[in-house]
Amino acid sequence: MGGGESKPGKILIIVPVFNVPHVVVTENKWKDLQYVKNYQPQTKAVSHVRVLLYGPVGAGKSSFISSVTSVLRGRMANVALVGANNADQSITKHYKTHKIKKEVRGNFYPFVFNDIMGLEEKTGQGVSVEDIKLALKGHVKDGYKFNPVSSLTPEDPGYNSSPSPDDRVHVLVWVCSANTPNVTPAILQKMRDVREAASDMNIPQLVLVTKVDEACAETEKDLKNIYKSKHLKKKMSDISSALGVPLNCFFPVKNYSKEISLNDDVDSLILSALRVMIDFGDDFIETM
Ligand SMILES: Nc1nc2c(ncn2[C@@H]2O[C@H](COP(=O)(O)OP(=O)(O)O)[C@@H](O)[C@H]2O)c(=O)[nH]1
Ligand SMILES: [Mg+2]
Repeated sequence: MGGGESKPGKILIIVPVFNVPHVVVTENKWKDLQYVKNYQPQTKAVSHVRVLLYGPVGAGKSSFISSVTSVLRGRMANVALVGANNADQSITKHYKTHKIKKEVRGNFYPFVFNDIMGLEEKTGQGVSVEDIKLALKGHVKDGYKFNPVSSLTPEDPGYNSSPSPDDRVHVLVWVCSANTPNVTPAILQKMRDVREAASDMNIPQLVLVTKVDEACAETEKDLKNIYKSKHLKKKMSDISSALGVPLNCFFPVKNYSKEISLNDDVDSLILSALRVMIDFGDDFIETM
């Protein structure tokens, strides 16, 4: 589900996730898990695929990284990076690379995540479009603290003047919550600016729609109902037309938030999204 076979031949066929029957989803969980666990970049030019998660505070970016960690470990991971509430903006102001440890000591998966808060309505809040462009090109050093009122400049110690292929962003993931109202024109403009910049750099993009459990009463009752939810379909097509990202690049997920154990339905959605992120990133690396 989500991504068809992309290798060999490098033809990637994306199937809209909500058209796929549930039984296929569960079967594919194990295939997707194996695939991401065995993944290695096709070229030696990089040691990892860098995924940039971009979206408003509270959209579920940190929760997605924690959820991926949990699914790969096969048990709930420490969710310390998740904000206690939506007003907690402190955690994502730093540009930090999140790596996930493999079972073998000292080894990490060859995909890493950065998350950037953005899409805040007022100027002086969220990361500026200029800084996001710099991050896409690899100019932002790990640990740099974004300053919402002034962009990073080459004179700043946080500026990486000669980014390696590893420092660049290989896939941009828009993170939107399924239970929030439509975006305002100001935010939409910012989204389009970032989207245009990423497209100019040929960086592949996809949309992660989080909190599908909170999207409507049916999905709250049973996650399998996401394939039937009219509300979710409408939400996705609204974002799709606003942003100009085709619907077949949309991945609905439910992050682990309150659970104490893993669940196949939740894992399947997370893994299919992760698999496509990796494939898109890998394809981009080849063209770099
Ligand atoms: N029900 C539900 N809650 C979620 C989901 N994803 C995130 N949350 C909750 O939303 C809040 C904000 O999430 P967080 O990951 O910190 O958002 P970030 O600011 O984008 O990093 C936290 O309380 C999470 O537990 C989801 O898919 N479903
Ligand atoms: Mg966060």
